[in-house]
Amino acid sequence: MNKVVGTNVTKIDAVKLARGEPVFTDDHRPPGMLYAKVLRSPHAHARILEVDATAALAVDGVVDVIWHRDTRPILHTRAGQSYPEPSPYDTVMMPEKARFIGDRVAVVAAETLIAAERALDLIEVKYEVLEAVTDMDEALRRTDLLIHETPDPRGISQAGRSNLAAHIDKQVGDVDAALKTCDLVVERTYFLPKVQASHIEPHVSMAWVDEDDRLIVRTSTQIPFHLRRMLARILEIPEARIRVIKPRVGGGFGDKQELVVEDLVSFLALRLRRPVRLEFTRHEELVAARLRHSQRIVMTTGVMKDGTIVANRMHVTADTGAYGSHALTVQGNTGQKVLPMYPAKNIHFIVDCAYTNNPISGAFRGYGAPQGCFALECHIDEVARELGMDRLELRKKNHIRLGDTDPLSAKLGEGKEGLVRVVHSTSLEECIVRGCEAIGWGDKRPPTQPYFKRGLGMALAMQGSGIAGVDWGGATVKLNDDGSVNLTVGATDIGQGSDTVLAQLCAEELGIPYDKVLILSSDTDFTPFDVGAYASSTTYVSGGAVVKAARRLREQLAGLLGTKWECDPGDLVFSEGSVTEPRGRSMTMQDVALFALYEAKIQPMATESHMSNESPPPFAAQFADVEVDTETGQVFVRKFVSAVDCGTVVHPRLAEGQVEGAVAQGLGYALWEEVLVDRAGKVLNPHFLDYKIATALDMPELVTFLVETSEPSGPYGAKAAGEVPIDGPAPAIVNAICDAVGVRCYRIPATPERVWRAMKEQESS
Ligand code: SMO
Repeated sequence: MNKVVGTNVTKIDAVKLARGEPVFTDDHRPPGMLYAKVLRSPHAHARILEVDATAALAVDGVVDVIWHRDTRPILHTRAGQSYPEPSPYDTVMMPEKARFIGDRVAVVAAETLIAAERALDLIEVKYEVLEAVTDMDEALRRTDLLIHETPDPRGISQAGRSNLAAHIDKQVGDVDAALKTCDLVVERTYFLPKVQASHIEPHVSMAWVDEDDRLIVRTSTQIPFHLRRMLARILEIPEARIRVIKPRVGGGFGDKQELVVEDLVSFLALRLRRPVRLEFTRHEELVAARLRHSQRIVMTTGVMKDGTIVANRMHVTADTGAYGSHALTVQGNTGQKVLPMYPAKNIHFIVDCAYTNNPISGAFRGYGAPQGCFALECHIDEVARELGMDRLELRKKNHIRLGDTDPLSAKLGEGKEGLVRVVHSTSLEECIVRGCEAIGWGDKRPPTQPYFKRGLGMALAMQGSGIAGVDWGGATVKLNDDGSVNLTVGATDIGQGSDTVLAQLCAEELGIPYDKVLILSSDTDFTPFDVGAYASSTTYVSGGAVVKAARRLREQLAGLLGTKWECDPGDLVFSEGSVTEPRGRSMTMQDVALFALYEAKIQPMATESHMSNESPPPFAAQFADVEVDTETGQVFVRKFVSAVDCGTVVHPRLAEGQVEGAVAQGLGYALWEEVLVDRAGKVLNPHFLDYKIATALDMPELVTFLVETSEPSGPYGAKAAGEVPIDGPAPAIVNAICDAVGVRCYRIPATPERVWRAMKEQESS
């Protein structure tokens, strides 16, 4: 029986966070620290011919100004991925050519922030302005206008030949042939906006050179170990000279699965031998961090009269912006994580991802799946409508079930051939039943105003748990005198609570109270390797390493006590902070520790690694009850229900928190959020006044069920929870709008104007 796993223990950092203790990157500042600021290109496409920093350097307190002449053009990717990264090497620290409005032109280091900002205004730059291309279709057509002229050394993108950053064409069966045999073929086109993760703590890093001539980087990141490797490449120094420290992190959501500022503070710290800090403003977050890729998705689906889906094609055209990190893999996920929901015999998935002179896209919670899920789940409603079949019945008839395989995943790994995925755990059917009950499916409630209309919508979602065969992590467990253990992991708590969950798994396995686990994450000098916090991997992958390490520590102790007590070590029971043998003799963990350390004179400790060749999908069924003001097009979400299968729930409150947070971000995606970029490539709403994320006041009534399963390959049966619940809100809400007013928004966010126009068009047609 689980004693710690499955309980709402106090989140490990709750008290210090509530007390406002100095725990975040920016809460500690090394003495003598300089402030860095980036001068950004006002042009979407321009050669940087000359930078004159004379006037800037004359400003009191300005120490240095660097530009591309001061750096070496080492091609790399900033995507935080396992080596060799499946993203193109198309980026240098300081580019000779600006590729979007906001690209790096020069960097100032000064004694104060004000001096640094003043210096920015005084730097004179000579540009050769080039024609820009911000439309992804035009970018894909043009071969005379190349955003990247240098070929990608590893051939992942077509840099140097065209603006194709990534291309995928994978097919199971034969969709064209199958479509000819179908009773009905439905084709629709869906449009997804650029959105920003809007983590409350911005990108912030500081770096200094210590007394041993080592570079110390303190940074808000999801990927400390990838970062160390990338910095070594970019700075041309040995990895051993770099230490990356990750303090508490105030949200990442994929936007920190990337090197965004760390190279600049590191370069300046090495050059100036002074500590250097760089923090993004919110404006910079919205123009120069990363966006969720905008996409156009054409869905073509062939069905039989009885509702059997025979063929499904998804054609994605995407805009990666100026650089291609995550271009291949995010777009790959758009199909790979989504199309298997309805395992038709014929599936075709095509991606064309363009470089443009727009701001950079990258990883954002869901990693491509929110786009794909929006298209697919809206499309299922459209197919049902054309077929004259109930949309719930159509889903029930076709959705993936226990034991089903997912042939598409075999054709699509993360940049390499993947492994066939078989569903070994799912409660999707029960999620649907319980979700329907909670939302009142089939009995629409009346609108609250005479000019309102009310509707219900649903969406099914699946994701993964880490990247099969790629993601892995290590964990070390060490026993102390008092029976406590130090648990050190490279797994990266970014606010989601992974330290808490990993400590629970460790306590459970050792049979000790949760508060006897002292966890440290992540510091590249002191913790084992881990790929980092992304791809919904931490509980499932890193948790596997923690359980293995704790188990081996337990085996060491059992071996010692077995000899002492002359019994079979396998018969010892570790529970409630004690070890008991079959005849009833018992020792507290503290006494076991004292025995080991002072009599046996050994340090019980273990390090283990864990990788999984599977990526078991968590599932979700999500439901929206909305009202639409028919006079203004404004949408009000009254209630939102999520029923989620994340395997065994390690910490119910944290898992529910993941779901509710994802629903909030999904609500913004559905109704309000869009980074508006004009034809010239300029962001029109680079601040929270005009870029609206959901706040507490915007939240509808939330109902969340965790419908547990036990995943055979997961630690204590756990799967992932972090991303799957962000996939369903947008399609569920848009399907509900359609149910209410009879018109579909093919483009999100479903702003009042868009909903109103769609209603007017319907009236006039
Ligand atoms: S979007 Mo996440 O960091 O895989």
